[in-house]
Amino acid sequence: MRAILHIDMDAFYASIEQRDNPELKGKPVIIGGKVERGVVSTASYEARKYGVRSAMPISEAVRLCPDGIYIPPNIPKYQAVSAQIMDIFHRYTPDVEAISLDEAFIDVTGSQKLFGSAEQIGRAIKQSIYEELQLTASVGLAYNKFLAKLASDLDKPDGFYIVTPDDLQEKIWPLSIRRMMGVGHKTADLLERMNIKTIGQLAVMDRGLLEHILGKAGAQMHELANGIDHRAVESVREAKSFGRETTFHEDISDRYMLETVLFTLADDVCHSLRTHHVKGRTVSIKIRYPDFKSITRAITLEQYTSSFEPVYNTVKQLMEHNYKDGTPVRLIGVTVSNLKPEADIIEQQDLFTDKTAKKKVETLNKVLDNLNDKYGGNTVHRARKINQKTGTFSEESRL
Ligand code: TTP
Ligand code: MG
Repeated sequence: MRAILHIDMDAFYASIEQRDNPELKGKPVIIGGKVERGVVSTASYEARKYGVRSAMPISEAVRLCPDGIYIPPNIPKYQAVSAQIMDIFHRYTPDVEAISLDEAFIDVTGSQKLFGSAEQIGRAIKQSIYEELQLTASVGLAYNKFLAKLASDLDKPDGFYIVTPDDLQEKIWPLSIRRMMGVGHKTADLLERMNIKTIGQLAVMDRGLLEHILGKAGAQMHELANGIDHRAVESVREAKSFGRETTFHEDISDRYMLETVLFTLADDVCHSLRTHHVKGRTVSIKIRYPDFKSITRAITLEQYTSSFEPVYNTVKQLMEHNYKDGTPVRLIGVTVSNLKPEADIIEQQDLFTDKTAKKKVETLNKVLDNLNDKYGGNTVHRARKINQKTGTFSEESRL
């Protein structure tokens, strides 16, 4: 039987802000605004008592909780904390599948010989997060992903919840079908009209009938409700690519503006590659035009990299060959694929590469990542990004 942990941080963005500013401790803190254009990203548990929830308009949150403390999100800071959490998970196994910044599945089946039972590992992870990062996480432990995810939510915040095959019926079957992964409002409404409100009611329903009504998804839901889920934890080792894209509010038809956006996207992608200790060989750009037609163009490099400079140079090259000046663009993106873990890459003995220069770039990238992780994203940026803030774009600095 497999042992899978699902770990989800409690009120993630809000808890980080409370940790970093003691005045916010115990108070209703609402993170949202600017970046998300007027919706709540998350709220501290104190604010949730007033009914404030993620994705709610800020105006509604203010109405419910006028004395709340409203803070705009600082995403680079949360990304840095996320990397620290993922590092803690990786102490026990490489089988970590990050679902979002604050959430991951960890397959600890094979780690038990070395580190103790799955429960002990789960508790040790919680403790490390608390001691090293002064944050709380909720942990679910079960024999598959579906149940582990449900479990982590059942004892929040600061929770630890175990589901074994023997207590599936007692613990999971009374829950609403709305808590099931992949059951949207429409499906839930439909099922409730048929008087199927709990996971248990779904589990004992005739599978053929469910399949008839909801198709293949119905059959899958029936399996999940019966505690059957064979999906593997897919670690970054199996990740195919890292990409970032941006959709513009208004189409952009200026090459320099587009390249400036690509500059930031490439920087983010490289940062992710390094955080996950992988390198890639294929760099691609995606351009979507106002009529929603998209093109993707790629170049495969000689060597694996996670450094900004070769990735961005390739992006620029792709733009030169595939973008006609003045053409309006609706969306633009950068992806690095063809990945390999850093540890598996044997440095090629190439007499023609300048090893010292390469080392310098790698060292610089590491220093930038460390500083940004430590002081939160905006500390050090290359010249082009700094000037982007003031609205004037300058040439990028040489590395
Ligand atoms: P969640 O794990 O869904 O929420 P949470 O960690 O704030 O609270 P809890 O898990 O204790 O219920 O999401 C993690 C972070 O993702 C959250 O802190 C903010 C961000 N987020 C948004 O920006 N918008 C959203 O709609 C949601 C749900 C989350
Ligand atoms: Mg969370």
